[in-house]
Amino acid sequence: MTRTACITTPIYYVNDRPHIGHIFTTTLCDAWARAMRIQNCDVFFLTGTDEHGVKVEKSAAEHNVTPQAWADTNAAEFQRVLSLFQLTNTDFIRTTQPRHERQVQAFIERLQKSGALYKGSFEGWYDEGQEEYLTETRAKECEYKSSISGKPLVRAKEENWYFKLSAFSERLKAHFESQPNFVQPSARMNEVIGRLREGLQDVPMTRTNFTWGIPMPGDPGHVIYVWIDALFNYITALDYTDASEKNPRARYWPADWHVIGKEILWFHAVIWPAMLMALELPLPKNIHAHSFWISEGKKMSKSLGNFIDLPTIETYIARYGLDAWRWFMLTRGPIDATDADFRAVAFHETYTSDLVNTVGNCSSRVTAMIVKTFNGEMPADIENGGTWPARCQQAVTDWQKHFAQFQLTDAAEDAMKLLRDVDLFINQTEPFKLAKDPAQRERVASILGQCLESVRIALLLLEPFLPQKMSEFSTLLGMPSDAPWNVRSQWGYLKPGSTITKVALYPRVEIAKP
Ligand code: ME8
Repeated sequence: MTRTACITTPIYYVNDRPHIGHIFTTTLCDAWARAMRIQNCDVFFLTGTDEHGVKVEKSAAEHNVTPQAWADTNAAEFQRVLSLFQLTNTDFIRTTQPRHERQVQAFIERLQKSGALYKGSFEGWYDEGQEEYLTETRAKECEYKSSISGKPLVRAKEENWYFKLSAFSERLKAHFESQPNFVQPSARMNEVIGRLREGLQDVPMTRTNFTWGIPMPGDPGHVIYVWIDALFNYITALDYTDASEKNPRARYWPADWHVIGKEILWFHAVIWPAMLMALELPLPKNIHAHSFWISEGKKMSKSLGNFIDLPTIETYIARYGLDAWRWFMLTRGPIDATDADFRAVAFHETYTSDLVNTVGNCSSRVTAMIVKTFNGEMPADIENGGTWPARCQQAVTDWQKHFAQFQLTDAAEDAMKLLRDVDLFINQTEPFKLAKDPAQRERVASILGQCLESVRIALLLLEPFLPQKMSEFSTLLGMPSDAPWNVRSQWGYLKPGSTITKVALYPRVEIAKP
């Protein structure tokens, strides 16, 4: 049976326009989805938009349109961006879709029946921007100001429906102990465990101060809190109110990865798993909480003018190409526990050193020599490839392991190392010199054959990162991209006599004048 693989992005608020942060997270998921697809997995890659809540209600009012019209416009913009960046999501869920609303209500009714909900009144510190209550300890820690917006927290009191989060404390602890890699990077897992030790408060799961949301079943004066509504997207998209085999999407749950930014980890690592426990449904397998992009050394802000918004990104793509944009996101991005700085100079240097001087140069050097020396024919039978078959096999195995653990930067490095090794081998064996001596023809054929097959495998491993040029390369070698993974990833796929043309993948680009 084909192995399934499921990955999700956060669903993005429609009160904001798409920017580098959203595109970054979605690109990470896209690279993973592509890597699973080339390994012939049955992939479900989900993204979408979060359309309810006070923030959307307010920004719609500021623009003099209904919340639904505002959501429609901005959701369309998020969808446009997906195709602009050739991101390969399977589905796009919008929380105002009937399929979502209907199932959220059904899940909430189930929670009610399970005894996990109660009605009560609550007073506490509230971050209006984040729509989140903070415990006394945390409110004090951030000096009663929002850690995100800096605005003062407000004292708020509400009569609400509550989810008994506190009842799941022991089960959550046990889960984190038995699955220490549940949250990545480990620094983030430790934060969650630390916070769990401070004790859990029950979470309000309805609101009465606004109406733009899903009504609470049986209590229509209450609207389901936007975060509770939003978290369910991961399973409503899979029609998971029907978890039986009759539902063709049920096979994708539990998701392999929820990929999110670090600021929304608590919801994903604690509240969401606790709700799933209450519903007796399987928990997601892993959560990856990445850090933030900052820009030219500073936090991105509209007023500083250093915001990497869509028009800015488009100038990079026009100049360097989409592959270059993805490469910078995926290898220099804030994928781990530290923030990453977006600098124009770093972008340029990365493009030049990695794509022009390594990927481009190595592949054009090898193909050019074959064209020149052997008239564009794969010269040798490489069955005996010296140490290269084993090296390539190792790179493939490491790459698979790194993708499975969502270590995307390491997976890219597995391929880059192979290319650097090929370059080194060429410099040491000097086939361009040997080619002048007819007696060395066989030796040259064998060197170049080994190089080309190694480059082929390295470039296959780079496909999820650089889909445009890498698929071009495969086509040039006459390699069908739908061939099974265990054939494509193996040494010896290229046969003697195959036609080889010289490739020029990444042109040198002048740095933009500021
Ligand atoms: O939080 N660097 O949506 P949102 C990297 N609707 N990633 C960034 C970023 C930055 N500077 N800024 C944003 C929400 N992101 C909720 C989620 S999920 C059930 C509900 C990315 O539109 C990052 O993935 O504010 C972050 O978690 C997400 O955008 C927040 O998007």
